[in-house]
Amino acid sequence: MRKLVLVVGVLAAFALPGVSTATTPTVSVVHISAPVSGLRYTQTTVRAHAGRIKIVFANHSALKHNVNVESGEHELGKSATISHSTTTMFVTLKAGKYNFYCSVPGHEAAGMHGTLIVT
Ligand SMILES: [Cu+2]
Repeated sequence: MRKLVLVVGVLAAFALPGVSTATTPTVSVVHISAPVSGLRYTQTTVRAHAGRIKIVFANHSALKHNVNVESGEHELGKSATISHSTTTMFVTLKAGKYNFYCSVPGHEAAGMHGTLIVT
């Protein structure tokens, strides 16, 4: 019992914000948007730092769009499918080159995709 209490105490210490002197992971924020018309994103290439990445997707179109992040054929994250609004998603990525695309049928093939470079 005494051992359990000790373990819980140690875990709590690690969970407290500001206790660790190690470098705090920074959250990169990536902005991706879709214009009022056209099956495309405004950005063709976006960049972020490795780790937890916040993707803010603003769709200015009346057409529904989303953002999916993949590495090869491996799906890593997907936003909500929205029109005329903004949504947020998180992905945790290592350094590398990823694809982002819209999974609404026909959109990716029409050119609605881009590259996410993580460094
Ligand atoms: Cu789309």
